[in-house]
Amino acid sequence: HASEEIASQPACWRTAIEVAAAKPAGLPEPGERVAVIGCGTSWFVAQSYAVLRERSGQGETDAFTASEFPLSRRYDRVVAISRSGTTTEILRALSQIGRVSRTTAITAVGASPVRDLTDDVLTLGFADEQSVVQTRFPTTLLTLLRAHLGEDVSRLPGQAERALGMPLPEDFDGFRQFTFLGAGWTVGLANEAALKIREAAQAWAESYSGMEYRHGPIAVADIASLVWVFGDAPHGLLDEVRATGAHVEVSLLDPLAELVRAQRMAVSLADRRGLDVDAPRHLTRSVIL
Ligand code: F1P
Repeated sequence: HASEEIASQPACWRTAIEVAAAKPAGLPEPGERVAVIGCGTSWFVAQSYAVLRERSGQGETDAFTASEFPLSRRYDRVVAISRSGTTTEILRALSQIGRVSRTTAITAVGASPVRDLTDDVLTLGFADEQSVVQTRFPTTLLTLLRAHLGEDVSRLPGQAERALGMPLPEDFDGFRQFTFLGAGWTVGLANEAALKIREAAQAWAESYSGMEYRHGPIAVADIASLVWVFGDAPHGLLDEVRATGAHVEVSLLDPLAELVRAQRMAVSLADRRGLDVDAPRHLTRSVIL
């Protein structure tokens, strides 16, 4: 399923742009103080969206993984992202948060427990997935959220198409370690790319803010490392990384489309390692405790 879901992203992103144009209810209004929560992939979407919304001037926006939400806080709105709508930490957090803050669930599944715990629900059924490893749900949601923040995203589906056809980093299956770097909203994308490598290919992958990478992690880089930078790299960073002998990959596309390329690399790496991406070790479609 994963390969088909990855390939369907241009079409899903087009639908997301139409959905955003119809002004769906429940998404944060300008001026609201907002928190966004999720687990795993959905937390990384929350991270990216929080930075994008805050930078767009629409209001203070925090992102938390659901298990670490500070329950003493009160927000104008808490947005819970969960593809399945069943993740335990999300349901636990919402049962508390719903007493003090207005809540919105964004999910891919129409009838799920998250619906009963939130004031508003946005269901992106067209982006649901059969795979355990999430690919099109997070990217489709980010396309929708970027459009909702007023960004012109009309070129994004075409960028996703290009990402599906572009070559992957040369000899990518020879690397021992994969590192993804971002800045601002692309830190969430870097985190998501690294998670894809871990989930699909059981390989050693890390992710950092590009500036933070200089404060220690760069010590691990060597010729067996692939360092993939999402978005613009901080001044001087690429030269520093190249000096370690690592292979450096930079974004030629919109960073969200670049994530599609990283998803493809994760699946190809799994294939070459003889792993079934649709049956990832120790993982389930939704984590229920
Ligand atoms: C999120 C999640 C991810 C995990 C895997 C399956 O669930 O559990 O954390 O990495 O991809 O999905 P959800 O709350 O978005 O359904």
